[in-house]
Amino acid sequence: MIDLYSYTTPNGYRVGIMLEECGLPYRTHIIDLRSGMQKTPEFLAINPNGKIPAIVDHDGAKPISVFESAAILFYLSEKTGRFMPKTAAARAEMWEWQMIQASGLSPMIGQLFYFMNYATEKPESVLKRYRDETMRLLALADQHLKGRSFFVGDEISLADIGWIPVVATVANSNLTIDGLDHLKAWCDRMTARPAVQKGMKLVASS
Ligand SMILES: N[C@@H](CCC(=O)N[C@@H](CS)C(=O)NCC(=O)O)C(=O)O
Repeated sequence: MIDLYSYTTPNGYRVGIMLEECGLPYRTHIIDLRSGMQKTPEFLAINPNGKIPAIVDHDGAKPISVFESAAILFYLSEKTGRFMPKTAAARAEMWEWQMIQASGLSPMIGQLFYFMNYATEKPESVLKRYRDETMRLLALADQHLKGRSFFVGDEISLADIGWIPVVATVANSNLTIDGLDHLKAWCDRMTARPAVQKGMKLVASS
C-alpha cells in the first residue's frame, strides 16, 4: 500500500494520475497548504522540503518515502515497469519533455498563478515575464504534438502524465489554450482517460 500526501494543485494531481494509471492501491492524505500542514514536523519527516506531493511506499521490507512529483513518477515507473518508452531514443525524448515540464513550465506557471491570484502587488512587468514564458512553452508543446497522439511515439509515457495536470489547469483558468489546437486535442484525449479524471479529484481516504 502506498500513502499519498497531496493537495489540489497540478503538482499534487500528477502523482494521483500516475497511481491511477498504474492501478496501484493507495491511501490519500490531504495536506492542507492553507493551514500550513506542509511545515509540520510530521510532514517534514516525509518531505524535508515542506511541499506536496510526497508518497510513502509500504510494499517493501522497509517503507520508502519519495518527494518531488517528477521523482515520484520515475519511482513508480520503475516499480511497475509502466510508461517508460522502450528504445533509448524514445526515452531520451521522454526525458526532454518531462524535464521541460519539471524545470520550466511548472515553476513558471506556479509563479504566474501566485502573482495573478495571491500577491497583493501585481507588477505588469512580472506578470508579463511569467505569462510570456508559460505561453511560449505551451506553444512549443503544441508544435511538438502536431501529428502525434502523445509526446513520444504512439503510446502514453511519463511525459504525458507530467504535462497533463498543468495543461488541464491552464485550460480551466483565465489563461487559455485556444488557438493551440494540437495541445488542445491532446489535452482532450488525456482528460477523457478515467485515470486522469480520478487522479485530478483529490478525495481523502477514510
Ligand atoms: N518541484 C516540486 C514542486 C512542489 C510544490 O511547489 N508544491 C507546492 C504546491 S504545488 C507546495 O507544496 N507549496 C507549499 C509551500 O511551499 O509551502 C514538485 O514537482 O513536487
